[in-house]
Amino acid sequence: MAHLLSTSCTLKISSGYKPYSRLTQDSVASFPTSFTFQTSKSPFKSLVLPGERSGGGNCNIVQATTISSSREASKNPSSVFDQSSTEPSKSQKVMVIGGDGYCGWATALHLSKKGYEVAIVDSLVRRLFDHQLGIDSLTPIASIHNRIRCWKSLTGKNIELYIGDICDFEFLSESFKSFEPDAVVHFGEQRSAPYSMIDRSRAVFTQHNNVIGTLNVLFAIKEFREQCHLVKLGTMGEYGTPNIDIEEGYITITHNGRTDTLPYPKQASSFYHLSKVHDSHNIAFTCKAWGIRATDLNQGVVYGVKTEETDLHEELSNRLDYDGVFGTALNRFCVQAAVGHPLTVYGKGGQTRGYLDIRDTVQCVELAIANPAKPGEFRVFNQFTEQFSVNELAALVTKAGNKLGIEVKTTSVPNPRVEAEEHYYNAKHTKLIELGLKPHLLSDSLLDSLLNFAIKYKDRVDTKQIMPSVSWKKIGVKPKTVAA
Ligand code: NAD
Ligand code: USQ
Repeated sequence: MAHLLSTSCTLKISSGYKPYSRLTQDSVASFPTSFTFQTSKSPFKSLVLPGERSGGGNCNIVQATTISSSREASKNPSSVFDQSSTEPSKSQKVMVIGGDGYCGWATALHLSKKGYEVAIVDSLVRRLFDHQLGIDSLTPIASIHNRIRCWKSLTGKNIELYIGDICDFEFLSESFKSFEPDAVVHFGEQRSAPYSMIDRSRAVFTQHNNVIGTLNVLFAIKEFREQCHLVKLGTMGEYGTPNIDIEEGYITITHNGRTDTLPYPKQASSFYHLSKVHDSHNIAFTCKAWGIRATDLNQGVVYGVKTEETDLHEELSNRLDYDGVFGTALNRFCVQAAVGHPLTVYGKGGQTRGYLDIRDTVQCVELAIANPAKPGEFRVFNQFTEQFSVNELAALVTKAGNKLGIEVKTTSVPNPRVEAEEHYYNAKHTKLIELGLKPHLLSDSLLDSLLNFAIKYKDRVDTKQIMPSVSWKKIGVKPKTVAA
C-alpha cells in the first residue's frame, strides 16, 4: 500500500555531497559526478526520503501526499477562477509525471484548475541537477510540498504527491494502484541536450532514465490501467532538420511503385534527443502489440514563465532556467538582455526550431487529454506555434529591449553543438489547432513582460553560468570522482 507522507519530510544528503561545484568552460572535466543521497548506491537512481521503504529489499519507494486526505473532494472551491463550462464532465484522474518541473508544474495546476483530479509523480532529480551543477532557476521556487499546500489553500483543490523514481517499477506500480489514473502525462525525463553531452555518465543516465522510465510507464499501464491514455512529451528535435517538410509523425512514401504511410524519419542530434526517439519507438510498438492508447507530443522549445495559475501567488512561481545547460534559447536571451550580457547566438544563427509559449503547452496537453487516442492508436502531434531562427529571436529581443531603454548586443559564440546552422525548415503543426488550440503568438507584449520579469530577478543571475560549457565534440569519459 502507498504510504501517505507528511509534508514535513526533508531530504538527507550524504556527507560526500558537494552542492556548489560549478560547470564552467574549463571545469567540465572536473566536477564531481558521485553525489549520492543516503542509501542510494547510484548517484541518480532514486531519491529516498528516510523512513519510507517498501516491504524490505532494495526497492526505494517513497510516496507522499499533501496533508489532507487525497481523495477528499474540494469542499471549498475558491472563487479565484471562473470555472463555468471548463470542468471535464466527470472527474478524470490525471497523473502528471515530472510535475515539479517547468512544463509539468504549470500543467498540473492548469489541469487541477480545470477540474481534473491530479497527482504529481516526481523524483525531484531536477533539483539535484541544479545542486550538482551549481545552477539555479532565475525565479526562486518553493518546495513541491509548499507549492501544493499553497495551491490547496488558494483554490481548495488537492493535488496528490508521489515522490520517487519511475525507473523503480515497484514505486511506479504502487503509485498506479493507489491513484488509478485515467490519463498519464509524462514529462518526467532528463530534458537537457547539453546535460546529456557532458560525459559518458550523463549520456548513460539520460538514456537510462528516459527510456527505462517510459518503458516502466508502458508496463504499468498494461498491467494496472489498460484503458489509461498516455500523453507523452516528445520533442521536435526527434526529426532533426531534413531538407523536406516535416509532417506530423508519419509520411506517405511511394517506393518502387508501392506506397505506404511510415513513421517520419528521425535524425536526433544529442543523446537526449535520441532518448526521445527510442521512447517513441517503444510507445509505437506497445500501441500495436498491447493496444495501448498514446499521444506523442513532439514539442518545440518552450518560452515564458507565467501562466494564469502560477501567477496567483509567488509560492506557485515556476522555474526559469537561463544557464548554459538547462536554459533554452528565448528564455536565455531575455535574461541575458536584462543583465546586459550579449545575446549568445551559436554559430551562424540560422538554426530554426518550432517555439511555443508555456501557456500553450498547458493548453495542448489538456486538449490531448480531453480528446484521447483510441485503443491501439499511436497519435503524434507537433506541438509548437511558430518557427524562428536564433538570429530572428535575437533581433526580436534586441528590439523589445530597446523599447524598454536597454541596449542589447549580440555575440557570435563558436557553436558548441554539432548541428546545421543554415537549413530548410518547414514543420507541420495543424492537429492541435484542429482540436481547438488558440495560440499565444510571440508578441511585443509577451517579450516586454518576459524582459520585465527577467529585470525583476536580475540580481539572482549568476553571469558565470551564461556561456555554454558543454561541447558535443569534446564529450568523453570523465573521471568518476574528483576532489573539490
Ligand atoms: P524539467 O527538467 O523542468 O522537468 C522534468 C521533471 O521530471 C523534473 O521535475 C524531474 O525531477 C522529473 N524527473 C526526471 N526524471 C524522473 C524520473 N525518472 N522519475 C520521476 N521524475 C523524474 O523539464 P521540462 O522543461 O519541464 O520538460 C518536461 C518534458 O517536456 C521533458 O520530457 C522534455 O523533454 C519535454 N520538452 C521540454 C521542452 C522545453 O523547452 N522545456 C521542449 C520540448 C519538450
Ligand atoms: N542556441 C543558441 N544560443 C543559445 C542557446 C541555444 O544559438 O544561447 C541554439 C541552439 O544551438 C539550438 C537552438 O538554439 O540550435 C535551440 O536550442 P535550445 O537550447 O533552446 O533547445 P534544445 O537544446 O533543442 O532543447 C530544448 C529543450 C528540450 C526540447 C527541445 C525542443 O531543452 O527539452 O526537447 O528544446 S526542440 O528544440 O524542438 O528539439
